[in-house]
Amino acid sequence: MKRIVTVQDISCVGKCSLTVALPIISAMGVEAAILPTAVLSTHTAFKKGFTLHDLTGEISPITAHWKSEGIAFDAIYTGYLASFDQIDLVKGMASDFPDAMLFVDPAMGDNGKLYYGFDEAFAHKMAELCALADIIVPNMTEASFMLGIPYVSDGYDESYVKDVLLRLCALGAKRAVLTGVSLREHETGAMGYDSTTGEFFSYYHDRIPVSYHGTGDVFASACVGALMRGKSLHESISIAADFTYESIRLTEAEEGHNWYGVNFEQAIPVLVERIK
Ligand code: PXL
Repeated sequence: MKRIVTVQDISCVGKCSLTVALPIISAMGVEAAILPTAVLSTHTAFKKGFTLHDLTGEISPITAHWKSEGIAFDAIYTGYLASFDQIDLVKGMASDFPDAMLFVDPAMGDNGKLYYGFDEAFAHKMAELCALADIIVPNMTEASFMLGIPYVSDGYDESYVKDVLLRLCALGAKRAVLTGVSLREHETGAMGYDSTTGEFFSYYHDRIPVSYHGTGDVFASACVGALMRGKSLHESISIAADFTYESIRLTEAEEGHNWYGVNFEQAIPVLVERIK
């Protein structure tokens, strides 16, 4: 069985980061080791009064112990990271575990805005981690901030997306996938570029005109899980996009649903069927 170590926070309530990655990766038949970077009462979109206990000081002792035990990983999957120090420590992990595929979700923002607490300098720091990655999966907002280009919400064409992908790989990432790409009003999806082969690929599905928290984490977790199950990156983005779509659809179908996460749990049977 393949083993992923995923490095991100635990937001106790508000489905995202580790509370999303763990169940999804496990359901896909892949071991999910974790390196929690912080414990928060809720994710930061709750804005008022959330608690945060930083675990940066634990990162080096934990990885040193793993190394002394000869523990290896097939992939390092990073999500929300909260500080420059955490990014530096994860960069160090990539050299400590050089055989692991480095899969980076630069979870920092959405809809043209960075999440609470982040600024442009942080986005540039995150670009340093992306530069080392085998695969990165930013959304259009995160890509724009990392590249220092204006965020364009719609009205762009495929050549614009290709240009953004080329620029992302020029940072150093081997393969880049842009999520939340909409070339037509009723469609959304992901487009990728593999700089090792020069190949572009994409996958689109119906667009549900809503925006939920944690969908990037759902997509990234399913994508890295599918890769570990031997799917190509192109297949993995289609599996992850369909799973994310289904999670949103099921959330919308629930009367009185909340705004702070999606019902990905109810879509897990669909996901498991896809990776058989
Ligand atoms: O879904 C990304 C995410 C993860 N973790 C925390 C967050 C967010 C987005 O706001 O606040 C703590």
